[in-house]
Amino acid sequence: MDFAKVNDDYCDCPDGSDEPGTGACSQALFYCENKGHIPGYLPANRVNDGNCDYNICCDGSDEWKLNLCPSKCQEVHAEYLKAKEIEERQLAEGLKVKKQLIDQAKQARVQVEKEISDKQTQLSEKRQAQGIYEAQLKEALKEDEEQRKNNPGALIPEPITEAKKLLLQVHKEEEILLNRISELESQCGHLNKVLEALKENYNPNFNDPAVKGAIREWEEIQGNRDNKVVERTASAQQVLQKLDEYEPESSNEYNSWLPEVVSVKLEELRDWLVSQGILAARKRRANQESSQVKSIRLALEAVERDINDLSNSITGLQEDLTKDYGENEILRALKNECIKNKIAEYDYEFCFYGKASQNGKGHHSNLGTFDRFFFEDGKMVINYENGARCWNGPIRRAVVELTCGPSHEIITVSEPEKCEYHIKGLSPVVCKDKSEDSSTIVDSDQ
Ligand code: MAN
Repeated sequence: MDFAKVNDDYCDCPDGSDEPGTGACSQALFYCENKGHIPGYLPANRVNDGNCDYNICCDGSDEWKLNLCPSKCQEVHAEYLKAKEIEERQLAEGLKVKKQLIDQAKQARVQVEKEISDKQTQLSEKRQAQGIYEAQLKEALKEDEEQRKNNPGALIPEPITEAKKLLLQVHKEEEILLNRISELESQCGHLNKVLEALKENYNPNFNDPAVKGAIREWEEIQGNRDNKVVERTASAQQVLQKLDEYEPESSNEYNSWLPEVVSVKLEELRDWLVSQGILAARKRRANQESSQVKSIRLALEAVERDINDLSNSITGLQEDLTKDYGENEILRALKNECIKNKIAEYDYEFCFYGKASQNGKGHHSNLGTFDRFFFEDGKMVINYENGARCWNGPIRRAVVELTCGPSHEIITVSEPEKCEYHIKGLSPVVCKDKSEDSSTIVDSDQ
């Protein structure tokens, strides 16, 4: 294109590059030299519009036609240098803290690895103990079984044995008496027949007072006879059978309401007293365990619980080692950290990998639980989801946006949508050594 057509106030090129110094091409960028400061580019449609765009063209060259805007580049540059110095200081401080955080994160990882290896050692010890207890339990159960076999029905307490002896005697006497009764009954039946025959056949014409007296007496006896049959519902034999079912351990059931550890100790004491000959041994019920079996079982159960706890804890720690903690795992150093600040009438807090909350006006509101984080445009964004439901509104959520700063801090909080909270703050995590700093200014509204 002919050079005469450059800046002739007529837009020739489709990208507007022939009119960098006029407002002829709306898509073109006007170049400001900004002598004493940094050159800038302003959208060409803002050239010669009667407004001084000092934020981009500090030299006022965008209003060249009317020459409206005297250059402010000296002041702008001084401020720029001051701001840049502060920013650089903050960046340097931030980078120092970031380095410390990375070191802490490394240590935290080593700590987790050590914890896993310690727990694995404990786990293998516990597994060994489990094997030993299992073998001991098997042995003790066998001993129990042996004892049961060698001791069938023995060791009944003395009063019971005495009672059984007496009852056996009662049973024998009962047999004798019952035989006697039936003998007497048959004699009585015979006598009855004799007297009945006498009554029928005697000659009343013979005045024999002995016969008459005998018949009268007999009639009297007959009249008074109680014909009630006494039914027998129990016998000494039955009582003996019941006693045979007696098992001495039933007296031991007071143990059931005692804590198991205490009852095991009592059983041990009892066994000792038996072994010393102070207390009589007692027969063990088929389903009852010896104190030895009980204590081994308790120890085995405890070791199994420990194994379970250790395994779960190792799995949790191993999962933690594969979790995303960002570059250099820096967020591992912050996993239990919470950042808090009072903004207007509320205290706001967010915890890395935890919850975000709002406190104030007598309320505590959960703004959500950590969901994910990502880096975007030099910022770290953390999303908190599923907070408390708003009255007549949605479920609360929060978006935390952190830019580089020397420490963690909440700077502003806004609620652009009802119950959606935007928390802006600083974090050294975001600081980057920027050798690739841009040397021109472009309007951020673009
Ligand atoms: C509370 C606070 C506010 C929120 C309202 C919604 O007052 O959590 O941030 O907007 O509840 O009812």
